[in-house]
Amino acid sequence: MIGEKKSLFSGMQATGNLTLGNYLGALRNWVTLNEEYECFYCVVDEHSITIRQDPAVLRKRARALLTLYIAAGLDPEKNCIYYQSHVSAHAELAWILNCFTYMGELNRMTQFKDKAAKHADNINAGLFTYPVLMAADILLFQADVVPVGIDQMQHLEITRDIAQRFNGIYGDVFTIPEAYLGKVGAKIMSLQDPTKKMSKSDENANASIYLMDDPDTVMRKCKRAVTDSEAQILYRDEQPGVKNLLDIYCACTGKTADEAVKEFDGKGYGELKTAVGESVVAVLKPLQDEVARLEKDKAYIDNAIKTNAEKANYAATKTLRKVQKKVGFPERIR
Ligand code: ATP
Ligand code: LTN
Repeated sequence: MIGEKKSLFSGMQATGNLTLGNYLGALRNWVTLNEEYECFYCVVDEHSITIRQDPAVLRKRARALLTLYIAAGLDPEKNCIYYQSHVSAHAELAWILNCFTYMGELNRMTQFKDKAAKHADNINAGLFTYPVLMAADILLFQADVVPVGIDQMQHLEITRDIAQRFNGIYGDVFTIPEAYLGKVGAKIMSLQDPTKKMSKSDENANASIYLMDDPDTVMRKCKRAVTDSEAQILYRDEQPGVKNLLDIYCACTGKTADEAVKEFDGKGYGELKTAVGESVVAVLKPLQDEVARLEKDKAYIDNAIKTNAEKANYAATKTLRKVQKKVGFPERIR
């Protein structure tokens, strides 16, 4: 809880280009939450450097992601949108929480295992303690809810474990956060392998629709989407490619799966793919226009960055000071 509203925290990494999956599964659903919650949306640039980054590219992507948050409809006056690296309390709390987290717990994290396998030449300590920094993100803001995808549930569980352990020793310091899972159908699959999720780190550019893809590219990728040889448009697990296209279509048009199946009754895959492509373009075009408009308004974005970092710092420092006192750090002399 922060103030009268319940508090909400979420973040995204500025690594890679955001996909339609990130938008439909996460970002788009965040927009309406600020009425009910005090919302904090972070660009987690400190997490990004657990994988080697080109500094100029990281800086550019972090700004692009923050701009995208706003373009997607997160009003920076109503939501606190900021860079993790602008609020030093994240790293400070992470250090403290590191001392309350066991190696055995971190060893079980599947994301660590996956990323370590993928980046065998750079298995750094930051990659190992990534979940502790994520716990610090969430606990600093006393978040009641954390909107994340299924893939982040293990990290949320460890966050709860760390918070409970800490509270068990020192009393009620942290709010125990709950996951806030988006609506069903929000898992968008790869266009090239519909059994895998659409992911921004996929090496095959045809597998993902990127939020900044132009209409021609979107149409081309949809037309090349892998389907099957059943030649019927039904919404069922046996046809994962078609099911995914219908999911995308429904998410972009607001139609239900039943409505969509009726609409495409007797039609071919070609028609389905064209309709899906057009529905995606209709969603992405206004978003891209808004990004382009905001990119030109440097002063507006800069002001949002400055004022929101101050807001985030204020809220985060409050929790950090409490924690520092609990663990026995000497008081500050004013
Ligand atoms: P990476 O490929 O770098 O692991 P990612 O594309 O899987 O990245 P994340 O940065 O891990 O994306 O996730 C950001 C948010 O987007 C999370 O809340 C996640 O659950 C959501 N998300 C990611 N991919 C999809 C998808 N295909 N469908 C729905 N939601 C998704
Ligand atoms: N690990 C998350 C990103 C992330 C996050 C967070 C999400 C970092 N800190 C705090 C929610 C709350 C990811 O890879 N999607």
